[in-house]
Amino acid sequence: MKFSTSLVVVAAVAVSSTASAHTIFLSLNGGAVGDGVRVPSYDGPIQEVTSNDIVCNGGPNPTTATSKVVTVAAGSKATLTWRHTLTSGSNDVIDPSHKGPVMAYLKKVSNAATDSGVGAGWFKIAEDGFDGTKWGVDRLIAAGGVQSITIPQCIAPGQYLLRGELIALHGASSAKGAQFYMECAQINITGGSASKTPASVSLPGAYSANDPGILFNLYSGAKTYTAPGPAVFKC
Ligand SMILES: *[C@@H]1O[C@H](CO)[C@@H](O)[C@H](O)[C@H]1NC(C)=O
Ligand SMILES: [Cu+2]
Repeated sequence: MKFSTSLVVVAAVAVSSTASAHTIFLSLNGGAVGDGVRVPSYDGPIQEVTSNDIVCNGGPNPTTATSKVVTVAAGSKATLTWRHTLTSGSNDVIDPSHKGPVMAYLKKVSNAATDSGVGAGWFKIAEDGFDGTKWGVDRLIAAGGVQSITIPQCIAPGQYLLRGELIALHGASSAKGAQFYMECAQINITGGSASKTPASVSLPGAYSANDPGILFNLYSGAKTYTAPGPAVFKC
């Protein structure tokens, strides 16, 4: 009896929260909302991994351009702030049912303010997945929506797109049920040693709908999880 009751509760939470509790990466390093971050008009997910919208959002969630390019020192910590809506506070990051990994990617571009990001050149610099108990999303909520990452010291200086990504897995056991949330920040990395060139992947391209980290049953009791995309680049 107890077992079936808790199953019903889990299912009810997963269904009731899908429409009302999405999320947006909306500011970088404590800056104003949308200052150097292409924020969307709506907080909904992208669910088609082969779409260009998987790169820097768009499509059903049109994004607002920003001319700002934020200066970030290579080797420094950067903070990406996530909130449910453009006006939510730190107590409203995302619905806790939306468990999954929180990641970040970079792509070197010649003009961060105008580059679409579509195509080759992306490398992953941060990944907070599942430790067997808590998900990256659980830790993001506990941190008030602040994702802390390190900008690699060994990459070339210059302009980059910084893509923050969160995948919500509550509906991911059915095809195209995983919810991808992502925005791109426009940054100028200073002081990088350029001693390493990261291997890179294309977006779209790096993800497939059937990847084990995308078609995934959150409620199966699995103790491990493999996030989609390449391994995290390390200096
Ligand atoms: C990026 O930083 C370099 C080095 O400080 C500077 O010369 C360049 O003008 C900056 N570019 C932008 C777009 O901020
Ligand atoms: Cu949602």
